[in-house]
Amino acid sequence: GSKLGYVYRVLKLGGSLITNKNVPFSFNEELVTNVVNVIKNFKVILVHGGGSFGHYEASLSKENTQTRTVIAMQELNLKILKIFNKENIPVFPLPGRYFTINQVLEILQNNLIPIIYGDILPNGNIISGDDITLTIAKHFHTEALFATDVEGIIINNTAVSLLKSLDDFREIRTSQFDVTGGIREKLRKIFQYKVNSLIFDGRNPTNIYYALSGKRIGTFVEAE
Ligand code: IP8
Repeated sequence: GSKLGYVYRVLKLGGSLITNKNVPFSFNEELVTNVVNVIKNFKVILVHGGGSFGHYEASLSKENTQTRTVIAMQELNLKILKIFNKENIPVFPLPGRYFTINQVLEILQNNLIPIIYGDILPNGNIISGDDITLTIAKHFHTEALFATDVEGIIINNTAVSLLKSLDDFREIRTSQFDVTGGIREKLRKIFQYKVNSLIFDGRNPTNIYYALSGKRIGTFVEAE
């Protein structure tokens, strides 16, 4: 809930969902278009990760990492903004380096959907979209919805429907290298922030609809 009079859902589109993680700068335009058409029926605060844009640039140890990473993330964000605009849905970008709850509220008060994204700071530190998502969910007293490219948290080759602690942590499979630590780090943060979260497969847009509708699909992480 919020003072704005609406119940907002906080949804993060994982970078490995909206890009092809194996191919630098590859954007899943069709998937994002389908997701946007689901999102438009809800009051959503949207966050997205870096995928093969931001993570690719940040993981290379060349010069000008900050500049290249900012460019990559702004390019990815721009592609997403353009899809919303094409569908006539008013949005407003918020780079992670400028993220505050007040900025999010200002965007919402103007009837725009905030599109916030993982970012890099002048000192080279990475701001993960996961932290942003959990901070917003905590503020709005709502669940953090993480749309990923996996079914959920995989333990012993099965997606578990409920996770209540980090006890099985060693068993958790991480699918890819990621400068912000992938699924393990995501889980550690969920328990640190104590925000109930849903980690689910966003490759099927119907799952995005289910998650936004409050249905428990994928893995529900009970962290409160
Ligand atoms: O994919 C990281 O955001 P994340 C963004 O949400 C960069 O962890 C710049 C790699």
